[in-house]
Amino acid sequence: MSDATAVPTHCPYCALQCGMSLRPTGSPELPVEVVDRTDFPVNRGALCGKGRTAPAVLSSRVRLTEPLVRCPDTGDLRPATWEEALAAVADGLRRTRADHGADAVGVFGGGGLTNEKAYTLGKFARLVLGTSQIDYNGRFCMSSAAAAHGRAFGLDRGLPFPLEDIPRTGCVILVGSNLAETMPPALRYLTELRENGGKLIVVDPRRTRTAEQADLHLAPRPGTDLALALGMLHLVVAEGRVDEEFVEERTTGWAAARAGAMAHWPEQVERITGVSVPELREAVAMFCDAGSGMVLTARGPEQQSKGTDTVGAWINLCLATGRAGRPLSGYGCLTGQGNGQGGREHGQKADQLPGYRKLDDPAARAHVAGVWGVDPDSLPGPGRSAYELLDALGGDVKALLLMGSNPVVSAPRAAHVEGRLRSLDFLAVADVVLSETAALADVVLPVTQWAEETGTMTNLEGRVLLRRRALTPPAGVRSDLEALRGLAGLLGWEKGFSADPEEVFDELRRASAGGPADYAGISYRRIEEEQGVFWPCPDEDHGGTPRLFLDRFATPDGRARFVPVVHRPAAEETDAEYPVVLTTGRVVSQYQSGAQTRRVAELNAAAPGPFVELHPRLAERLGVAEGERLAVVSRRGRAVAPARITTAIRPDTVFMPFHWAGEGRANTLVNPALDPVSRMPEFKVCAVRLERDA
Ligand SMILES: Nc1nc2c(c(=O)[nH]1)N[C@H]1C(S)=C(S)[C@@H](COP(=O)(O)OP(=O)(O)OC[C@H]3O[C@@H](n4cnc5c(=O)[nH]c(N)nc54)[C@H](O)[C@@H]3O)O[C@H]1N2
Ligand SMILES: Nc1nc2c(c(=O)[nH]1)N[C@H]1C(S)=C(S)[C@@H](COP(=O)(O)OP(=O)(O)OC[C@H]3O[C@@H](n4cnc5c(=O)[nH]c(N)nc54)[C@H](O)[C@@H]3O)O[C@H]1N2
Ligand code: SF4
Ligand SMILES: [Mo]
Repeated sequence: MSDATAVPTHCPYCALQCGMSLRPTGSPELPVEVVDRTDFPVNRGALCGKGRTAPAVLSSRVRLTEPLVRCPDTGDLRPATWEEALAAVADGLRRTRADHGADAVGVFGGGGLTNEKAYTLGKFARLVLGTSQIDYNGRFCMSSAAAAHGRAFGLDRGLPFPLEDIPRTGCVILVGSNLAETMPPALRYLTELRENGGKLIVVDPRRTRTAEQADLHLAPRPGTDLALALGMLHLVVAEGRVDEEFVEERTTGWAAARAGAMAHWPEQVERITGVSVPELREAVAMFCDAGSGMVLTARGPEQQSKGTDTVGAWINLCLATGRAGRPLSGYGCLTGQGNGQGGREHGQKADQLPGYRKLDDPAARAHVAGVWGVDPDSLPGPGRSAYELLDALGGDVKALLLMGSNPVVSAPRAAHVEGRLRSLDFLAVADVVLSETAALADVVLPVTQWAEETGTMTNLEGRVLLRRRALTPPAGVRSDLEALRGLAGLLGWEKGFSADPEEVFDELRRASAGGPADYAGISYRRIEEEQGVFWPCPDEDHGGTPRLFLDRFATPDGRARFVPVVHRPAAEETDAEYPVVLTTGRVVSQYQSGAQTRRVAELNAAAPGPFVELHPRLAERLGVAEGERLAVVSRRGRAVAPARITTAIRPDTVFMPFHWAGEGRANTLVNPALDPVSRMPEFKVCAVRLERDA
């Protein structure tokens, strides 16, 4: 059904940012209904179950509709007015700062926040709080790919081409992405690729719904993608398949990268990864025999303590074969959260200023300070990464303002992180629901949701989109921008913090002007007229940039840089005590920490709780039957969930989704070992032992 009176907007969840339209119903239970929006090119009207049911979270039955303040006598959260709640937050932050200094106040943001919110949160931290201690959950998401992008290409945008290019390339290697469950409408691009005669190779330790679509499925042991990519590059060289002309004209650093690959013999790679030499050869032939090709990575290879080098190795493979910087070829990262791309561009990251500028670059500081009307020297320097910040809570960081994340469920070594949050002097959380993290707060600010506010999002293609307000929010709820403006006012900043999204966007445009992620030429009007605008877009006459790097890479000399990498093991290898590999990820019907989707009946019916996926051989050895309670124990702790037995997983590996709190919380187990460059935790590999939980 389509309807001209419905408001065109986008889904509240993942980075695909599917277009949808909303029509108000007048019912408090389900205040809007979703109406097809077929004109938006990315999804052409298709939605997954999460997007289709998203209006259920707007219901006053499941969401927050009034601020909550912790009562000193009872220790419980009790309803409060906005004035009372904002005063309590301002007081908590001011007191901490006065007693312990500006860096004792931390800020934690989210990749689901609009560009306007991410920008304002970063500005609020640096100006109003004067703290360096800000980071966000995107650090847990695509930071390794972002770092590798920067090293190789001089610029980080998830996909350097629009999704519509995928069906027209010759071969796609999809590494550690379960697209069929994590971005279902995007599966169409892979189906069309195969209909057009293109090949699909999927690299995943599990035979997922996505892997089932592949011409070739490689199932390496988790944490060994780096060796796999090096083994493939070794064969490319050995078989004389290097694109010498491309390497000569468009790249630097080949000799060292080549030496790294040549040190990884296919037989040795087979031993490390479990992928056989004939399979490796077949993959190389499939990729190189097609006239063009793409490598797309997602969290599988990225969420490792060597994620940056691993992505670097896949980029090296693209560069050596000339599958980059040319039409229908290239490396891309499938970003995750709704604004996973824009969220990392406008200043909520520890080391960053708007426009993807670097906080330690004097010219960048001068430009942004000019837009903000402050002295560049007043801006703090870079702070800590997300896990390091969470780990420091209760230590030198004593108060935290958290907006758009639920780390009690989603952070690695979650029981420890939960303890750190509990040890804070003061915690304020802005959220749409009472998440597990909000439940620990001293003050909870109830904020408006996607359908109730306007703002821009940047999808996985680098396409800047506009979400339009379709609905009046309940009384008692305010937007994140209003909350930040109110707090800024109470903390002495009467000016400089607007709650009008378009006004904030216009300031963001100026702050980003001339930076790597240049939004200067993008306006709300243009986004609506053009179905989104791809950055960089430096001025209003510029058409935006759907395809990057075709003429030159964004490095000073215009050449892509090979980065020499060698394989190294995961931070925690299996041993006699912890003999099984645990990897973690997602299921189609729950989103992230589940804070939103666990409140939707239809989604809960489809995915009611956690489970441990294991191979029949492993199940037999343990004597566990389907559905029996299984304890998974790591050096961090113990989690219990029913066994789900399937031949679709390697016998040496178990898989748990991370969407639930409580005894089945996967993150209780996860190793917070960090990648040295991106500071990404190792969500995808740790050592565990399994016990029947009688
Ligand atoms: N339904 C749903 N969709 C989502 C989300 C959600 O929570 N639920 N979240 C959104 C977000 S923020 C993100 S980041 C994306 C994530 O999207 P994906 O990256 O597709 O999701 P994951 O399930 O984390 O991981 C993908 C695959 O990596 C595999 N894997 C595990 N270990 C390894 C390894 O060592 N190497 C390789 N090659 N593969 C490995 C897993 O088996 C899994 O099938 O999804 C987005 N979409
Ligand atoms: N074991 C394991 N753990 C993982 C991963 C994994 O693969 N394995 N993946 C990691 C990845 S890729 C990610 S992205 C993280 C995500 O993990 P989280 O950061 O916990 O993500 P969400 O569950 O989306 O949390 C968003 C919170 O913000 C609220 N919210 C939504 N919109 C808004 C808004 O506009 N304003 C405000 N103030 N609040 C809002 C939601 O209700 C929710 O409580 O998890 C990471 N954790
Ligand atoms: S694929 Fe992502 S953006 Fe599209 S409807 Fe589903 S959750 Fe929403
Ligand atoms: Mo993510």
